[in-house]
Amino acid sequence: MTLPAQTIAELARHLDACASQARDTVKITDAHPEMDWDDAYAIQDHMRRQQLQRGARLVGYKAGLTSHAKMRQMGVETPVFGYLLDSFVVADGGTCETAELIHPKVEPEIAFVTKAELKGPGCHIAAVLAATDFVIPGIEVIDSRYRDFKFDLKSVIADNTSAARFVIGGQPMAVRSLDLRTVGVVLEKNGEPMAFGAGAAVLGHPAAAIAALANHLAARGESIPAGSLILSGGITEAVAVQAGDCVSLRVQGMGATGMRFV
Ligand code: OOG
Ligand code: MG
Repeated sequence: MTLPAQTIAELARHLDACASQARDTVKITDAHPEMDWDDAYAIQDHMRRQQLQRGARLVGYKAGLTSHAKMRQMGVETPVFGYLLDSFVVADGGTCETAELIHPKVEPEIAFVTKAELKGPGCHIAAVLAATDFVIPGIEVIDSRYRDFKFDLKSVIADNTSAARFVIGGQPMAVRSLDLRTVGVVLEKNGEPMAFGAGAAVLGHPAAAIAALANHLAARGESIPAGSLILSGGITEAVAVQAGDCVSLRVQGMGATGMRFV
């Protein structure tokens, strides 16, 4: 850690305010180039504590930048992890208020719901599959608080990895009946296919992203509780959306989910 506790708290409040007022900011490493990884997660943790104190409920976690398509799009090379609150949930087929967001983009993901605690270190794909209750299609709406989505890894970690909204829906499936590596996904905007991929785009197997999350949390004395919802990361590059757009995600053998931007 290089930043004083007071700076961590100020940056957390700043990013939280940008999110709730739908206003962008320059990346925080511009003013704090000495910031390290622990500082970045400390800012994210501080923001999470503040939001939980205000009455938000933690519903789960997310992994991000877990596919080459996403890493290429954002110019970075390591996965990042964030948290999901109840206020991020959009009902399946429901609406997302664009005015509450800065410059939303959507990503096709596989969501995992756990039935047992997952604890690192040493968490691996098999442990994740054993602890998974079901998987279900999910669309994440990311909305970086940084101007023009321009950031570095430390800045995006502090900003809860651009988390903003998500929708899940379709057919919940037991993992034993699927090969998540070869499951195909099609993301459509206004009825037009925009991006396609297969589960293996995410670290070879989407469950690997959940294992990486458990190992990341373990290093901070945390685990993934039973009943958590986890977004395993965008399978393709993210697609920009605006008010009036309808997006849907079809996942092979798992049905579809979608939302409308108003
Ligand atoms: C960071 C969040 C990336 C994913 O699924 O890769 C992410 C960003 O691209 O703004 O959620
Ligand atoms: Mg994502």
